[in-house]
Amino acid sequence: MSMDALAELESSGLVELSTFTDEAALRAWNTKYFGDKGLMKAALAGIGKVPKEQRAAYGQEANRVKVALESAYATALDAAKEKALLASLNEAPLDATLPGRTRPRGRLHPATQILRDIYRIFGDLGFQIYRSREVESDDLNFEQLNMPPHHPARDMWDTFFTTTPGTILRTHTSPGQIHVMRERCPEPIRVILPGMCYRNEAISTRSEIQFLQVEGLVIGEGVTMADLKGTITAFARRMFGPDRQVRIRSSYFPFTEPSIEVDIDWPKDDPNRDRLTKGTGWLEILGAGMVHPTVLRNGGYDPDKVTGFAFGMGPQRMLMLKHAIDDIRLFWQNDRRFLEQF
Ligand code: FA5
Repeated sequence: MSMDALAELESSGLVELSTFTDEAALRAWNTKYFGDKGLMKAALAGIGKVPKEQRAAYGQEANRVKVALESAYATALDAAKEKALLASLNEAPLDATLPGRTRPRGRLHPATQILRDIYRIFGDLGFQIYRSREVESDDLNFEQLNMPPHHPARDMWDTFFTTTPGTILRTHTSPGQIHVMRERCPEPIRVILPGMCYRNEAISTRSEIQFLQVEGLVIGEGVTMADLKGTITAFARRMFGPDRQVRIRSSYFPFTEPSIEVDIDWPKDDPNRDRLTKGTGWLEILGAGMVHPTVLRNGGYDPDKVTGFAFGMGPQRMLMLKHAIDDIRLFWQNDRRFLEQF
């Protein structure tokens, strides 16, 4: 290979390139010059045969030719692509009258939506929102709520323990009652406490191991069971509408006395009604009662001067009732086919 041969390679390469306008021909040219067995490769490899004193000059010139051909190729390829694009646009011209493409819209998770409904309803009833912790002490989750160690009622809540002794994942939002009382005492209280709870129990169509609760707590002079019933009924009317029935049953919780549970009737026309309500037609949404004197005392209040009521409701159960959802597991599965219905 000589300097002349290099000059010849450059000029013939550029001339050939200028005759091609389509992408396929250009790519074939690229293989001819820059492929493994291409002319440029051969010219660069030929440096070994150049006399020693000319090698440096030859090498420099060969590199210059290589760069010149590469850049001419890149320019020609861009031009060919643009030409092809313009041709395709002319073939199918832009129709400015076509409707735009709709973009999928984000939305709130149904659990967030119902929490906001709950906040609005209780906000109208004069309640404040109070946040409490999910990792809780055994003391507040059980003991301060009138359940000493080995109290049989602890079996009502299957607990997730942590590796730190005495520290658990709260099984209900009720320990928040103690936090609020100790912070607000001796002021009257009217709050709700929303948040996640955890129970080590069998997962079923109605029960999850991680689920939401909203606790309610009212403390003041002369607060009665009638106030509790009135509050719950007013809430249920606004949440479910005037046509749905509310059932109040007596129940037992160690931290309330007396205690009740509240059910809502499952939509009557839903074919899954019997299966989801175990044939009763009712689904339980909350437990409640008059705050036990021991709990009032643990919170710093004097049960001879004030009384209070508390409740703990399950927002996911309420969503099931509102929309006849037949499986509570759907909420945390993040299946868009389910979520997009809300
Ligand atoms: C309690 O957790 C009491 N702390 C409620 C309470 C508060 C009573 C204040 C008195 C005073 P219970 O375990 O029944 O009670 O749960 C209350 C509600 O949470 C249930 O009615 C249900 O709506 C919901 N819930 C309970 N367990 C689950 C679960 N595994 N999955 C989904 N929701 C649940």
